[in-house]
Amino acid sequence: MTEVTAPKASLSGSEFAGEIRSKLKYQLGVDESSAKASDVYVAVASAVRDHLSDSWMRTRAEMVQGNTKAVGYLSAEFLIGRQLSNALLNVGLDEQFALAMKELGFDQDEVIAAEAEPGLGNGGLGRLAACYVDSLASLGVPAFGYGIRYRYGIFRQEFDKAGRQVEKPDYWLTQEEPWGHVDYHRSQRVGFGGTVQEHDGAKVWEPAWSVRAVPVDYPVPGYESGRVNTLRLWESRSYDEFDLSAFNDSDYMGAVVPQVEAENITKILYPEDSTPQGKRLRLEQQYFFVAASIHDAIATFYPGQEHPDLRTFPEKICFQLNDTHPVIGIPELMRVLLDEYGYDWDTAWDITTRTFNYTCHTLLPEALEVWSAQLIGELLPRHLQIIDRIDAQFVEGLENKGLDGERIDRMRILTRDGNPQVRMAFLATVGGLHVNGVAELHSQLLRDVTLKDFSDVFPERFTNVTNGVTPRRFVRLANPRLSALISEGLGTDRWMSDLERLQGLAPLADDASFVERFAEVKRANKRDFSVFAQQRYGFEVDPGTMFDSMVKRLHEYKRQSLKILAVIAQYAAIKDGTAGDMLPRTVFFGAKAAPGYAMAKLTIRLINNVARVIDADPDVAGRLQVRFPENYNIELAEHLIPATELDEQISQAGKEASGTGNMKFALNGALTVGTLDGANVEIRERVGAENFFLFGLEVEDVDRLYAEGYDPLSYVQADPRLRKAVDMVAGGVFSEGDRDVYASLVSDWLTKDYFMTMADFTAYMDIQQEVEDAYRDQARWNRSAILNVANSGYFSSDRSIKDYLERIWHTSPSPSSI
Ligand code: 26Q
Repeated sequence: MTEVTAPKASLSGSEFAGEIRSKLKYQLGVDESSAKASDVYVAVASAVRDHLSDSWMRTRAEMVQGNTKAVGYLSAEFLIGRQLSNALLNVGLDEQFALAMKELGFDQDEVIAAEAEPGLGNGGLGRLAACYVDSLASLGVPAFGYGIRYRYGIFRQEFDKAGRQVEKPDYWLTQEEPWGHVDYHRSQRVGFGGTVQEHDGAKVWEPAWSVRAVPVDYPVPGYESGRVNTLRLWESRSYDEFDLSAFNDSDYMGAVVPQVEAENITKILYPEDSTPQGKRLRLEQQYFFVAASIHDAIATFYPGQEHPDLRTFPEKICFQLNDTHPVIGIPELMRVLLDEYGYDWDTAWDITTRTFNYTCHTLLPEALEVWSAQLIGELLPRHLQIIDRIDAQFVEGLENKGLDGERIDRMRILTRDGNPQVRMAFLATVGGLHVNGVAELHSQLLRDVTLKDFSDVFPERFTNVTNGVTPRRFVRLANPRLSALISEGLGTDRWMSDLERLQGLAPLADDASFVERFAEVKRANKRDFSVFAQQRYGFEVDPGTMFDSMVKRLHEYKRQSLKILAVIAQYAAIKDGTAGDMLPRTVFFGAKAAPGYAMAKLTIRLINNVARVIDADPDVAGRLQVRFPENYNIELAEHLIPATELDEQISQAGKEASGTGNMKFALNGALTVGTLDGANVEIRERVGAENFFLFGLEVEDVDRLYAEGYDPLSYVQADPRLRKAVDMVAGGVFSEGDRDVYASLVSDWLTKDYFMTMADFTAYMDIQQEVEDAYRDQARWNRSAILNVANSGYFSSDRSIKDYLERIWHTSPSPSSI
């Protein structure tokens, strides 16, 4: 018997069908009989939005009138994915939708698929922000997500005939977009450039130009919480719609230049997810959305007040800085308090430092953002002055603590050499209350290595919040079969808002009939994926093989090379007859490379060509396939993860801050093959070492090898399988005999191999043998898979948000009024 939980919307399927009908007729002006899936999608989404309206308005009013401190999640990226099915589920209209589609004679899946996916993020960090706003709303925490409404999201990836990545613009706004609500009344002016003047001792920034920030509000409905929070994404517009004098001089094109320039700010998402380039437009984006958001928060919490008492600001809202991208908000809030509201420095500093907290998402030194002081000075002259003073005050404090000069120089926010730089991670650490990493190991390494000097001086600031993912989207919606089985096994569907309840499945791992049903769910998901892959990409996938997936951004530290070299070694073994009765597998890759990242792009080309060569080789038939669907995105993740049996998390130890794909796979009953890196460590601890395939060097081994002088060639020479695989790549087996194509990749492997792929190869091959043995014992495998599901409840983003509330934000859900 399934327990009944919160009330679902009290609407029948027919009533909902009626609403959709009238949307089609009066809003879209299309006849029901000729409506396309995309029309029906817009009609359904609009009807759902109407249902959200009351709660949305009430949630906003409660946020301003209530006494609960709100959270402002500042993030340059929100990779939200399609909205419709999530909104239907969260407001309890999913069943009505199914009935209404039946009544109206439309295919539900087609309607859901008609929505364009907003790709407003690069990967993990952006998707995490989307999971967090979902959990904040589901838990009833008053919160805003603040970000940018890019006109072009992450590029659409295609592969050319040679297997190379080709980037196509992602214009996701070609059709009506029913979710975003433009609120012109909340527009903000954001200035750039110019000079700082002194009037009666007060500093006044006179920007040279300014743009209008217009908010586009997206509803974030909580799961059965009755709350609808707001994701406020800013769009840049021009104030000078049209330059009349230029127009009168018949310079028609010239007349729109200011408009074009202003609109450029939010035109495109930067597709790099590491090694920031220090580009002017990127800094403009960062300042643009942060300045608009801070002013918006003041306007929201002190409505209509000309002289608000902003000493209470930290009790109204706290801002979470999602990596360093919004850190310019610290000097911006200082500027607002000092120059716009006339507070003295110490008061302003006290308010500011109690308002911000910083989450770091990396360990790679090259990924830490640094801006040239010259650029900041040109674009934001007043902010540079403020940063300079923050740095001076900070250094004075360190001197007073008796720290030596060398250490102080290492810690400076603003370097004092010939080409001064602003280190944003340091500014964030100094200008806020808390700093957190995103998994236990990562937070420890932040304290011990990346931000060690700061952790020595301010140990109380450092904490950890392990990442999490929303079970609504990544279990309930992506994997309805497993969800139904879980609900049946537990006798409740309350696990969707209390994921630790999955623990209750653990005893069922020893129940033969439950195990068989679990296995059937996976088989059915694999069959579904094969159909989807055929329709979408036109390729064959044999659902009788083991599904082995590695999906994530392409980066050397993540080591897609390790996986493809192992595939090549297997292929070679098949060819020379030493493969024995190897387990038939399909290896899936999904990965985008930053457009300027040559090594990553070459790896993509190699994977595609390995897939092509293997496919064309009759000797391999039925034993090994490589499939690389293009344009890995949220939609593909939602299809592939539920069908996957083995998940690859094989980054070099100490490089992946957390990973969140690893959590999604474990929750969907895949086993992980992985290194002791990021959240893998915690996943393994929870699911049990015997249900996780661990291999490879650990952080200490990596450090030791670097210190000893790492020599990749010695590993290549030591393992004939590796030597053979590298030889095949170098010899042109995957480039039609052309030895030049992969020369730079091969040369890197043999001479540098910074992420120690060669050193981990043998261990990786060995663990894959263990994987095969385990898989052959399907009863054992499925038991392990069930235990992965049962013990991964900790990785819900609801738990992460509760940790943030307790350790960092020091606030709580607001009392419910419904
Ligand atoms: C910065 C400046 C200029 C241009 C681009 C950027 C930029 C954009 C995106 C830098 C980094 C990112 C994204 C980083 C990211 O996704 N990091 C991942 O965050 C996840 C969530 O915490 C972790 O699970 C991953 O381990 C981490 O790699």
